[in-house]
Amino acid sequence: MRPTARFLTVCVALVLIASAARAQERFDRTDAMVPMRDGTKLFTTIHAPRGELGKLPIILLRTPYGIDGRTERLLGNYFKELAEDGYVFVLQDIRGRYRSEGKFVMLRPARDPKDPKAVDEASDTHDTIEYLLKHVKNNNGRVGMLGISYPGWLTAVAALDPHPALKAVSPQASPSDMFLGDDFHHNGAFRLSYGFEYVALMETDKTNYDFKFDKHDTYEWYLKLGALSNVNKKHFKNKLPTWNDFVAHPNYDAFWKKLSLEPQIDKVTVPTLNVGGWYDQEDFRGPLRIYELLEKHDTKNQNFLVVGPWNHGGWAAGKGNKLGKVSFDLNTGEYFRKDVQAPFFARYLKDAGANQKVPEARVFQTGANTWESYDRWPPKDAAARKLYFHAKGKLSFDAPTGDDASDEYVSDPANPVPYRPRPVRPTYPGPEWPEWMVQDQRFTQNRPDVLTYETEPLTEDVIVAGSMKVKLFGSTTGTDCDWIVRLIDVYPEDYKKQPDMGGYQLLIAGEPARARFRKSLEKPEAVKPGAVEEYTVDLVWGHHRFRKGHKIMVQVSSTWFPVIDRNPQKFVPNIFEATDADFQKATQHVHHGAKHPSHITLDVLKAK
Ligand code: PG9
Repeated sequence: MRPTARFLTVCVALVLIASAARAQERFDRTDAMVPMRDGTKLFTTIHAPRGELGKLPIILLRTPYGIDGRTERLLGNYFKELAEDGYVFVLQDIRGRYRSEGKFVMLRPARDPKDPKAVDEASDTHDTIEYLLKHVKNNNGRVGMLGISYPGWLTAVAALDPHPALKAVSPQASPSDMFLGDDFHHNGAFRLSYGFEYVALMETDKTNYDFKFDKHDTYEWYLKLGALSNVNKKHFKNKLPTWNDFVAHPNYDAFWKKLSLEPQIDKVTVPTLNVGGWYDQEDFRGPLRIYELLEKHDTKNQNFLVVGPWNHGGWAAGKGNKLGKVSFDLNTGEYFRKDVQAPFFARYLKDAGANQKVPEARVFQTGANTWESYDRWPPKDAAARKLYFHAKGKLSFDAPTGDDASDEYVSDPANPVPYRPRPVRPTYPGPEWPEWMVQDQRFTQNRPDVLTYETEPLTEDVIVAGSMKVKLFGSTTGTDCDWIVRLIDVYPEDYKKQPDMGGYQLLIAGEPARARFRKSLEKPEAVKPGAVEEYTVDLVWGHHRFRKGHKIMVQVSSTWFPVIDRNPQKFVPNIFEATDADFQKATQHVHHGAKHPSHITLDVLKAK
């Protein structure tokens, strides 16, 4: 970083810290060990605004990451606009973390409803609210809950079985299903670097622990680690429960289904503001899926969606006017906190806000840099359009007519495609991890194991609004493999708005499909070498305007390392138990003739 930039960053940090510290001074803090139904006590801090403000609602945030070090940042940034409206804020360390008693269980499964002594995160929230209603002076009997990521998941879980006083929730970047999407797997493919580093972070100790890598470049470290069976042998020694769960449950079995929120969502119990970010590197699918599932039961119109141009939690602090090199022209973070989050809670927790109308879906259109408001998401007038792969790396709306044709590459697990430019420094504390999704994708250009298909420069804008799905006809010489598909916006060389971004390749979405799961996530099956199979790579949802003059690019590879673990490319019963000897090279074919027309289907809106 240049000295002036470093100086500016330090100044901004000092200003933020100073204003956050001032924020804390405006509250009276009370600490409590709040008893749960099984006698376990949870460390809780209560922050009541000073002065005679009458009866106030309570905003509750529960976290596994330690409330002590976060209070200033929360009150001074994330809660700043809420604080201006007047709330009592309550923060709590969850069971088994930091200053709370009990045992931490990763994403603790739902309790047995027949056992009155059983506990889970919903019961802990219930017992906390019960305590707060009795012990917080001048509360108005209404509680709101919010949080990002794990705290977002805790919020979503609390809403499944809410205390009657819980009147509004905002689960933000909450995972919904850890096998299908979000932190630990995507479509069953294991998120190696995140899974490994997060488990070490949470389960080595009661407080956060950053795994100590002996290499600067974790790409090299994970490669040297070799097969996943080496993790317990060399590092975790079978001591970290969640890693052992990964090993014991390589398929979508009852364990993962029990952890999933998705089958549990069968009603809108409380007004819910779901929040997600288009560039969320951790929990992108979860918030969209929770919105979609709640929407099926939203008879009273109490389920809402906001998706901004944010990375994981990018709306919690700061202006939100850019991410990496990508500018959004608007202060999207400030807008969210002031014009979305604060009015939502005021609407449901304060009498003064009762008449406010909350829009159904506010979705940021990347590429255009505009907030769009929809009465339904995805918007009903979006229509599916197919972009087909062709020979010589072409991508076009015309379907192929010729005989079967294909492109090939050799996928070598000993030399996997990096998912971001090396050196790949550890996930925490960054700084690359939170921004890798907007990093220029040109770093994989011309690798012989990456296929590229791109359109001519567009003659008109193409606005994606909703689903983005790839149908890939592929064959392999192995008996298992991965197909990684990336959708990219290629900027014109002569990009007047920001000349240093000429030719930039902006990732819009990227997802893996693991061949063994092509027919069933529950019962993996080997692939017949050479057989052409149909694979679906679901890129979830997007709202992006590919501008006139830009090109749409699709890239295909079979490794994305170390964010996704390497497929041995030989079918083994359990990849977590594969050995180094199981890994082999494979020749991959992507087909694109009339019989096997690989393509991407995009929900497209007419340009206004
Ligand atoms: N993405 C993190 C996480 C959430 C839930 C489970 C596991 C990991 C987080 O930022 O909290």
